[in-house]
Amino acid sequence: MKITDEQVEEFDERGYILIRDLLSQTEIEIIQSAIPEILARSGPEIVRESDNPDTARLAFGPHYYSEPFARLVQLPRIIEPVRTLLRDEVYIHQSRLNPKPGFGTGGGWEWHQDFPPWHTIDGMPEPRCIMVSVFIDDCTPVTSPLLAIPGSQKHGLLDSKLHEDAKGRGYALHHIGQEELSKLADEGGIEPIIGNAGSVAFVHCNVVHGSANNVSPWRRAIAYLNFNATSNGCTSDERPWYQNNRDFTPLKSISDNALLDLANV
Ligand SMILES: O=C(O)CCC(=O)C(=O)O
Repeated sequence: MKITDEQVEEFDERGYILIRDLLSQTEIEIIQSAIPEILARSGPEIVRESDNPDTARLAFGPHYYSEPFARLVQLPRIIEPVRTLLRDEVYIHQSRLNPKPGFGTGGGWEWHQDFPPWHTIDGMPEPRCIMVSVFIDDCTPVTSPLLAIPGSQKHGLLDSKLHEDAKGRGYALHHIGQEELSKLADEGGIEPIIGNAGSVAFVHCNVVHGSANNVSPWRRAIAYLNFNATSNGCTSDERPWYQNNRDFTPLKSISDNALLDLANV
């Protein structure tokens, strides 16, 4: 799928673009049906909520072990816009499924950029990585959507603090301080990224973002497919396969029907 010059400009300026209904209802149902099996895994790739160990906060690496996710990351509709935006061939640095269940059990995410742990721990040289955020459920104002500060990626790597709790659970999240956040939000505003299930946001890895906990009764799952430019491969192998993929082979697209084909097997 070819994105327009206006979409490229919007991404460069604001740090993200949203493409509505990029995946069909049937494709989304195929992905949704894979979630219970993913969350039932017992390995370290499943990170649990610290105050509620029965609830998975995120599942790393679903594209390695779940066929619908393996196909999702290779759909031309997903890969081609990323190649255009990064002006390079791409590979998956890391994938994550955030299930964000309702009734307050799906916890919030403090304001952060995604690039700092990839840079400081994984040795990713430049912020040439995109979080492709696939809306697996409807993301509405009431289901704790992703909140983003438009244009914040232009500030580069911000001063941030490693969150001790996140460190203990294997997910190195760097939080932005209050003063910095106020400055950025006064300058760029804060926008919720909202859309139906099947919509996809392409987000620069230095965009400052966060979310509240999900107090609605509805699940709000998003899959984050983090694509890196192949010329920007990581230099460290400290973190495991599910956090820092060491295979920089350019991803090849498969048929755009590949996900849909799973409905017929
Ligand atoms: O899914 C969310 O609510 C936020 C997740 C997030 O910020 C992240 O995984 O970096």
